Amino acid sequence: MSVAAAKVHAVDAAPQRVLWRHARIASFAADTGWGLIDAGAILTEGDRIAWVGAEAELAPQDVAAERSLGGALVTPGLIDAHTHLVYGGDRAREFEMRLEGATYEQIAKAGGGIRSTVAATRMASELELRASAQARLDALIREGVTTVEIKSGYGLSLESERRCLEVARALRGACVRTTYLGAHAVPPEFHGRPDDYVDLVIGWMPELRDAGLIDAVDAFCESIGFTPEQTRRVFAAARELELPVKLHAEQLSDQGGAQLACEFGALSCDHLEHVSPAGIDAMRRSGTVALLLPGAYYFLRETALPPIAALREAGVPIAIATDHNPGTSPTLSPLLMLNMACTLFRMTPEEALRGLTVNAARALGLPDRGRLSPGLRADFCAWDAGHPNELAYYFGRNPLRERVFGGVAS
Ligand code: DI6
Ligand code: FE
Repeated sequence: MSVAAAKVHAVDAAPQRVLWRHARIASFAADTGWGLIDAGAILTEGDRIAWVGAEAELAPQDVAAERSLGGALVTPGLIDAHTHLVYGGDRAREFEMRLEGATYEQIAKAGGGIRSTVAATRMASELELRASAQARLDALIREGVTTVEIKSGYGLSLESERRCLEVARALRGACVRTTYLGAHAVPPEFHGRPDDYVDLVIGWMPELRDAGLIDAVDAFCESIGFTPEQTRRVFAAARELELPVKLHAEQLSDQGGAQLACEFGALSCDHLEHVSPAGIDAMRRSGTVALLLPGAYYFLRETALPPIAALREAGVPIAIATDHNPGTSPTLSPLLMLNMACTLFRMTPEEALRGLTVNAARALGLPDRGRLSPGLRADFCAWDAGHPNELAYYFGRNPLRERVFGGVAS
């Protein structure tokens, strides 16, 4: 390369400064409140936020571009911190069976449920898995998602789990974090031998970690999943490899999973409809996020509510997510989850939106996002709304005007 070309390249590589003007900003910068800024602006430098505040307070800037957000409401990009986006097939027929009277547990015990999706996932080609997962991610992106967590758990063999994690990592348009959920169900070839299967789940972990495919390790600790003892073995292996853990805990019954997960400093305990006071206390002590999934609660017609008041009182941070999966939460609408968190769980709109931004980032161990503050990632959404409470108020309506991902409108 000639010297001149190298120089041009160096100039091109300098992070571009862009001033995003004419916004009403809900920054979530402080620990309470929306952090509303009227007549606000955001200065971005490459993929980072350089400054946020009232436009009148910003000294004249030398910027590459100025963009008007047209008076839109701006929030941090949404973070969907619990999904199972990569799988084959669907479970619409099971939905019908449940309407005819079968329960989720009965269907699972009869070999349906997760196992039927495992069969469809193993049969699907990589191309099919990638195309269907990308279409699902695109739907999340259209509602403002900028970071998504995606679990494996429908492969349940080394090859198939690896393929699902690789497919997740190759998806485009949002930051993807991948979670290894080998301990999601016992595959048919290990029927009656769950401990032998757990040995394999543990055995595959170093290879998948070394391939850079695991950000965290999860398990389904439940009467139709894995026992606390089996979960403990999976978590001990994760700790050996310095991988953070999270848990599908107390979704259908109280297994003491939350306490167990917190012994391992879990990032989050997810679902929690049946969590006990001892579980809540363990979460408080370990600073673990309660990740609530109103879509699964709704779709399974659960009647036990997660104990919101007790979580609040204990000061446990609450996040919400879609839990997109074909069996218990086939939604692709994070905005609908905001509404359901309020209508079904009686969370406030502020708590709900904080749960899809600040606390969702915390549930993923990502301190560089979830708020609009200098130094954090320039991921934000401009909405056709006057106040952030409208995002939780409407349902079945998508007011997203513009999404900025890593400083780039997309
Ligand atoms: N809990 C859930 O809600 C999903 N996985 C889990 O452990 C359900 C997965 C499925 O039914 O396919
Ligand atoms: Fe889940």
